[in-house]
Amino acid sequence: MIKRWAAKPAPDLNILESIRKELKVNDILLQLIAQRSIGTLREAFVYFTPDIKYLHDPFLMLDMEKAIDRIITAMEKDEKILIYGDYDVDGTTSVALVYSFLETIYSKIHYYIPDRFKEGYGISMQSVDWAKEKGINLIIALDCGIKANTQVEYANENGIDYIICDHHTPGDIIPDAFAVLNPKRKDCPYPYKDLSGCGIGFKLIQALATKLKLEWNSEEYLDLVAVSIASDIVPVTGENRTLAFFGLNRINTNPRPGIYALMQYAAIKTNMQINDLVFKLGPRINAAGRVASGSAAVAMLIEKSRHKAIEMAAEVNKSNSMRKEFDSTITTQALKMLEDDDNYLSRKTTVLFDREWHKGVIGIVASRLIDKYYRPTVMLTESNGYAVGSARSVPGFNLYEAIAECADVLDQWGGHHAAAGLTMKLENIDLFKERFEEAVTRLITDDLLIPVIEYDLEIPFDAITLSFCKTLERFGPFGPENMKPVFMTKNLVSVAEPRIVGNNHLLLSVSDGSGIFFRAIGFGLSDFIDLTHNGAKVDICYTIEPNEFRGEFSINLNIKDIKPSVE
Ligand SMILES: [Mn+2]
Repeated sequence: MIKRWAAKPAPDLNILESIRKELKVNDILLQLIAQRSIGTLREAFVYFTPDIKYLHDPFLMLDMEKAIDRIITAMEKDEKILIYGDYDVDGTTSVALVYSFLETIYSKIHYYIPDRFKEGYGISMQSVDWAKEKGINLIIALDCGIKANTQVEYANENGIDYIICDHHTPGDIIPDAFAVLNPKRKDCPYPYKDLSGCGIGFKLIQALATKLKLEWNSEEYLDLVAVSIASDIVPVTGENRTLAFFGLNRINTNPRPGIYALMQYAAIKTNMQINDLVFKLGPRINAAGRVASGSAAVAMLIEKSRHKAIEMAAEVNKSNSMRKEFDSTITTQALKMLEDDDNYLSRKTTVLFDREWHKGVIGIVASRLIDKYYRPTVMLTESNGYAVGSARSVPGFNLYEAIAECADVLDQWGGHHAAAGLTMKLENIDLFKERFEEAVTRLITDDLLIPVIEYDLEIPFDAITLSFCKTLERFGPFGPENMKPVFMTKNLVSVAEPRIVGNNHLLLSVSDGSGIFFRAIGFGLSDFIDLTHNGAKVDICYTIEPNEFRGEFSINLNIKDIKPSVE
């Protein structure tokens, strides 16, 4: 697939100049720092030396005082407390976090994860009934609830109080709950807005520990927070970056048994990064909620014995293997279906339907199709006599707007720029397919249909030194809005015979002609092998991957894309 390369916007000159005076680093590092909007020595200090003590005061969050008082009253009155959350990674880690903290100080606690198929996302009416039957008076809802006005009202009528801890964008009317913690509330003064649902759960227990003057080790809970930050794809900036930093430390040194067990199944030993959480741990936790039940994931995450956790992880891992199998079968079927359409190359959208597809994985498959056919994609399956589906966009295109234009053939839909869910009558599928194609064709620009590689800076090879690499590592943990720097270098030649390794990876030794060369690997880029033959010059976009093996330090380049040089 041809990709467009774009340099990231140059940093603000004022910022650059102000930090140039304060920091004694070379121009390349200075640029990278300024590109991350770090404009003062103090900000640079906080960024490069994360510390728990820089976390914000949890009581800055609107309603926190109320929430904590309500929990303490419940404990004094011996009330049962229910901890409730969604079946995805953020929901289950939130519930596990609050449960495993409360468990250390109070015993009358229960948890509840709604069934994906019978109850769906968010607070279900069934769960309120369940709480009523159990004689529960207080529910702490995590990662959901900000739009559960009806359910909260129903609970109020039944004498059940809600403390809502959510990070989703609120609607016009905040539910009439006892307390609603959400930094995205317009009236919430909390300084950091991008916490995950589990992050808000962490602020809640941090506040409770403060109020009760408990001796506690907050880092024990950050393994869960780090997993949620990675899997919920929230920015790895500000407070999230600090939480992720210490959470990764915890995971890499002393993770809770449930996470330790998952790491065994994922065959990871050490040095987990955000990406490993996204691609190896997250999907295993998620699979439980997608294929079986989210409660299994919570049970594993709160388990105290490694031995038992490993047994539980076996079940969760089985769900993941099933999920993978569905995923790869459906992907193969979908690609075949797509390519069977005579017009598939000229279309600007992909819309596919099969009544047998598993509802839990069609969103993932939509993303996979986009990797191959880069355009807005909708995958549909049948559920309760309707076609239901997941839509995924390409970066920069407002999918929500395109779906809104098809609203009259849909029964239900919701989502945002990048992803949406939708429901329609089975007989409307063909009509939707044409209408969606029409809408996207009208709204999208051609450049949005070409994937983009953004690079931070063009640099010469002689800038890549050992100390440069060591400093780069300190920019981590990397994730959305704090990505690992991507560099670009032009006019390189291959100094050894290029090779294909593994399935389809390209292995090169590239030199800038001055004698400096690096080993460079391009995952999935074997198709480009001919570009480097016979001394032909190439430009590459890459990240730098330092490697330490038995005390020997080496530097590899990870090629993102490669193009023939234009003289
Ligand atoms: Mn969430």
